[in-house]
Amino acid sequence: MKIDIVSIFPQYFEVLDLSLIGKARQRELVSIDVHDLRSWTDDPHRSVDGPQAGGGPGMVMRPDVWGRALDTLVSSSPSPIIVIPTPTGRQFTQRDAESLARADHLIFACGRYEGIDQRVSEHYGTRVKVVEVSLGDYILNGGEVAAIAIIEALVRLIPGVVSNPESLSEESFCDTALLDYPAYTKPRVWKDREIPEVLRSGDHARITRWRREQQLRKTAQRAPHLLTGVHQVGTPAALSPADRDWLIRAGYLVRGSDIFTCELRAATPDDAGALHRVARETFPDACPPSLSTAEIDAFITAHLSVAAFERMLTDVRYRIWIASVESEIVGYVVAILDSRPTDDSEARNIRLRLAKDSRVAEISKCYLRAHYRGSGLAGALLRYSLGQLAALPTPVTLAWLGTNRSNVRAIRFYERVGWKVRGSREFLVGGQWQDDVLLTVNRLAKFPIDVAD
Ligand code: JEE
Repeated sequence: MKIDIVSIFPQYFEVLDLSLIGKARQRELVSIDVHDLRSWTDDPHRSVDGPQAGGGPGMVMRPDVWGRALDTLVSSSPSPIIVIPTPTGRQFTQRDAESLARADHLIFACGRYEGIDQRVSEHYGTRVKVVEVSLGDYILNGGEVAAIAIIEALVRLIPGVVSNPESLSEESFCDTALLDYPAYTKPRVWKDREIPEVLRSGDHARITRWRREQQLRKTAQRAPHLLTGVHQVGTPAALSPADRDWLIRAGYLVRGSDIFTCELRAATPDDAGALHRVARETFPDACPPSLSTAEIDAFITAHLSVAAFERMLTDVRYRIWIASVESEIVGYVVAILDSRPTDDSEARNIRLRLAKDSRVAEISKCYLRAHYRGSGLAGALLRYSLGQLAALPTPVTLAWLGTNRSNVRAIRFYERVGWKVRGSREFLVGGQWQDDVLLTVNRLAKFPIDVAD
């Protein structure tokens, strides 16, 4: 690659003799030529600037001088790219570095004063590729420092410049699109601060998971746009179900290109009204098509009214956990402790074998507003609820639930999050006997209850 740099301060670029870039130049992986803009002036004062047309503070760089410089450099190769650092440019990203690293010839035009006459960018833009970039939202005195930063970012991406290709591919932005995990080295204790225990454990699976979680947390806090961009980049490191689950427990819900605060918690009696509203909205989705609206309404009035939720919330046999997004309840799980499937006025023909010795809970409801489906929130809420059941003084070891055979979406969901279809029953909804499938999940202790700091 060939890089030409034009500036009235060529000495700025002496740093490009050092370190990685200096070595890359010695090894001829890149050639860098720095030019003094004043060598293209034609007056005794070697002047490069003039007053702002239309008035205003400061001076502007003359297009005629820049034109002579750029005509010369542009004509020296078949397809140059002109890079103009400017406070009004598009913000330079790793994506731009990757793209510029593939170019054969780059020309950096470094302005000073109030910048370069706008016609320069416009004119060359009709002949070659011109990119106006900014480093970030702060004001520098000229384009030199920006050019050095951009050159450093792109030269290290040129094949052969960085010896260990692993340190490139494992990098932030490159393939994970997440911020880096924190790094530590000896001594083990420094100013009373220990290297985190997990990093000294030798348990590589745990270390990998911990680092990933650190990345997720830091990215959610500092650069949420990178989290929501994970999909747009189309890299292999998209958010896994485990990532979404962890993020939700840490309080961040990623849905499409949006990120929201969220919370999983036990419901309180104050939540009865909101729970009823979510139930009224979501219950019809779980009903078989043969049920009429009137029959569904009758069920909601009988079992999912505000009063019904108030009763459940004060009944020790019931546990309700909720998912909220931006402080609004959007989903809930109802568990009934020690409830086993039995023949009664609402259920018959039960085919399910449950181990006698396990403490059992029935998940009687797991509903999420349609808007949030696919975000991982229902799975996270259900796993959280199972973890809470396993953390009771007398831990629940096995959970079961029944759902209508026609509710394929729900059955697929439960299977995806670790449940197995184990039996069947008939269930009375709105005066009609419906076919339910019965699913179970065991070893509830495997579900974590808290996110470690
Ligand atoms: C190129 C000249 C200095 C200062 C006036 C400022 C008024 C230009 N991220 C980045 N910040 N700054 C630059 C950058 C600065 C440059 C030049 C790049 C050439 N300067 C200069 C002040 C002003 N404006 C914004 O508010 C309106 C203009 C940069 C990059 N890349």
